[in-house]
Amino acid sequence: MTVGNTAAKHWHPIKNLDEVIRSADRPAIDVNASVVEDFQRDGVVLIPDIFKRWVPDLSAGLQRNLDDPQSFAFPCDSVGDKETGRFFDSYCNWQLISEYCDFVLSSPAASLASQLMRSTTAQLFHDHAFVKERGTQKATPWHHDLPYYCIDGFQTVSLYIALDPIPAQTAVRFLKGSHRNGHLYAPRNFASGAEYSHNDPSLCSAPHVEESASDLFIEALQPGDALCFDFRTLHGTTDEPIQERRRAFSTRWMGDDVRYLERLSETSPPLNDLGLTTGDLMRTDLFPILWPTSDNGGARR
Ligand SMILES: O=C(O)CCC(=O)C(=O)O
Repeated sequence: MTVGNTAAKHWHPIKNLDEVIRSADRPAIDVNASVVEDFQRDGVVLIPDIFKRWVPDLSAGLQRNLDDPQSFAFPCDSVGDKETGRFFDSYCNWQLISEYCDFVLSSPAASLASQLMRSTTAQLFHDHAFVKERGTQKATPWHHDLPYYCIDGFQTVSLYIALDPIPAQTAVRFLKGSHRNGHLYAPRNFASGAEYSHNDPSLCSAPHVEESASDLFIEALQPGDALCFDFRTLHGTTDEPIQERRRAFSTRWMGDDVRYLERLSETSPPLNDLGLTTGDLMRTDLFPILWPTSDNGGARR
């Protein structure tokens, strides 16, 4: 198996994106103020059950991605031939996989994201699916997501939806409050654990967070539960073997204060040809604003 990112299908936008977006409305949901408070304080929150009805469809979409990785955008395997199991991920596929498209256009994800970020808008950055097969011992290295991305800002959230029951021992864990510690950590390769090579003085090395750390957020997940976390919150896993297949589907959202940032290092997704300069708003033809939805004001900014 080839380890690493084997981008096959070039990522491209739907031609009639505006029309597609206007064809669906996203429901508003009311997120409890204490949940928003917890998210803002800890940089992570678990919302049980919220996307349960989407689990069968998202699972079907992900299966096509797994069956034929090269037909989709940015498939990546992080477990080599000499290791056990499989750790697969693939991203930027919502325009290629109809079930993902339905989810971003018709689920309450956009409404949830805007409330957690305390942002008037929720702009979709991309989707990201993860699969660890039974027997996988590969740890997800401790990292946070913002420095992988060609953006900067504080109003961000990933909505990571469990598609299988995930016991606490093998679930992604988080260092509470780390989104506000002021550090930016160099991205790390999931296969080797090595840092991306870079000459960016603003990046330092991510710490390995000990199991005994007192401020860890560790929760078992059921299908349809959403782990919601800030792009700056440190997270990772142990190398505890995966007992049953563990799949998750994530969408990454940007709020009002997010802007394009030309990074000094490689980015993931490798979106190097957006035609933007640092400080620009992210292009809405590639990264649609899905909140507000068209029945309550439509995309604006
Ligand atoms: O599922 C995993 O182990 C990794 C998830 C992750 O790193 C992310 O969603 O940013």
